[in-house]
Amino acid sequence: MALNEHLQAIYQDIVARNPGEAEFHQAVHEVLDALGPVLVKYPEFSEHKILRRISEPERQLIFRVPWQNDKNQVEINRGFRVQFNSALGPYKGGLRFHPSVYLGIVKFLGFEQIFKNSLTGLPIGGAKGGSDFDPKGKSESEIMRFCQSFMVELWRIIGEHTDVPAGDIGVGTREVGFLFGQYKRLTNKFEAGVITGKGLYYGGSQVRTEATGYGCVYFVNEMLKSRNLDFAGKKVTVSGSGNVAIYTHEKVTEFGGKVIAMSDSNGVIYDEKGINLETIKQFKEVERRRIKDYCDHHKGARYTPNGRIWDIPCDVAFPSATQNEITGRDAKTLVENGCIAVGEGANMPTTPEGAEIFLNAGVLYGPGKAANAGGVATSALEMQQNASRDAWTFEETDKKLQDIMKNIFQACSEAAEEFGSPGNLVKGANIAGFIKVARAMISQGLI
Ligand code: NDP
Ligand code: 2IT
Repeated sequence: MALNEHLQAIYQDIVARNPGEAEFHQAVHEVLDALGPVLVKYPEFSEHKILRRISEPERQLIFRVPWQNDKNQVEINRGFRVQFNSALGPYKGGLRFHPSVYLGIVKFLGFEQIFKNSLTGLPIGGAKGGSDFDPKGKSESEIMRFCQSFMVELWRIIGEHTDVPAGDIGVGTREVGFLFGQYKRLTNKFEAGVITGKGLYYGGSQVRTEATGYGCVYFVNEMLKSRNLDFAGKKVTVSGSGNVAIYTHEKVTEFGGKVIAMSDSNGVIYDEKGINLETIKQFKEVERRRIKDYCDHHKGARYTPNGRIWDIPCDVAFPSATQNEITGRDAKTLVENGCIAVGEGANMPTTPEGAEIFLNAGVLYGPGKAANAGGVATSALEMQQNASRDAWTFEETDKKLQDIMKNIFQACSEAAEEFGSPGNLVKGANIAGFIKVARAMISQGLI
């Protein structure tokens, strides 16, 4: 995947201007790699320097988050919000709380979000934020105090028409509730549309909790249908055991597939008879326990500490934990073991080497910015409901999500075909997502 001379020069410039941000460089490289034929068809994109403009965030905030732990000791974390692009709508994207968070991760996620949000067809720009705060082992009051302190800085730059955060790794309905409560207190406004992923009883949307996992399965189902295949009887592995992984499991099972392995950052559980979802939900959503305890309740299951989930033979793989979790070696193993489809629930979970192996082997490969767009799409549906003070039923909202995922699959397939890479949904997603944003940027003048 070598860039042409023009794109290589742009890439080198971006790397030089953003030193030490490997994940951001990787995300930019993948988008640039798709755009060669697009710049030939639309020379105005180069004239307006759209690539250099789009890879420079519109605004970035880095702030101190001081808080006190349960022993009354002072703790300091770093908070981030990168408002990347507002060509299509208010900045939109989640918050990640994980010790690995630094500017390079927030920028890769924010950059991906621009194109993902464009693909949803809904009016949302791209952003991301978070903190190097580690929620593991923290009490609920520590989490609350941290969220409140985080919002004491963040509230100045967000708003329902400005920037609308949501969850990501380490941020779910509980954290969104604490963040929203503090925003309300600071602004003296019940501005429901300022954040999404809220609880159902105060402005949240049906299906938002399920949306990323369900949407990813709907997307993979479209890929399978394009080859007259379906989930019935398929062996499936899902990495992670958080929000995205859980609802991927739920929908795969409903579609007749069997999830035989899941994981967390400590290890992998495997059961050829299928992983019991109720136990996972109880452990992860209620008791906040580690996955290794699963085998105490299910004797047929096996736990492997530090195991490699991609070594387990499967028909369909759903990487749903974190970036770069599928290496070239993992992709090779998956292909050799007969994997026919990969749906990226996580953001950028496959390394460039891995992606090339999937594409060359003809694996049905759904890249994150298309396959996991159901989460943010349903966030945009939550914003619509908040704006009209309305609440739709589960069925109505789920039907909209299904239609959105079908449309994304269609748009990616058509763009891949039109620009000379039929079946390559990585190129298709980047091209289809990019063109709309580029046009909107040109229409709005030099800003
Ligand atoms: P959760 O915090 O609910 O779950 C994350 C899961 O991934 C946990 O099982 C966690 O294990 C594992 N994990 C996280 N970081 C690592 C790591 N560095 N190494 C190994 N395992 C890790 O997050 P989500 O389910 O919300 O997010 C999962 C992925 O999906 C992320 O890439 C996120 O960006 C993406 N995504 C999420 C959306 C959403 O709506 N929530 C929307 C679109 C994409 P452990 O508990 O051990 O840390
Ligand atoms: O990566 C993502 O798309 C998300 N974490 C969801 C963002 C959102 O605003 O719902």
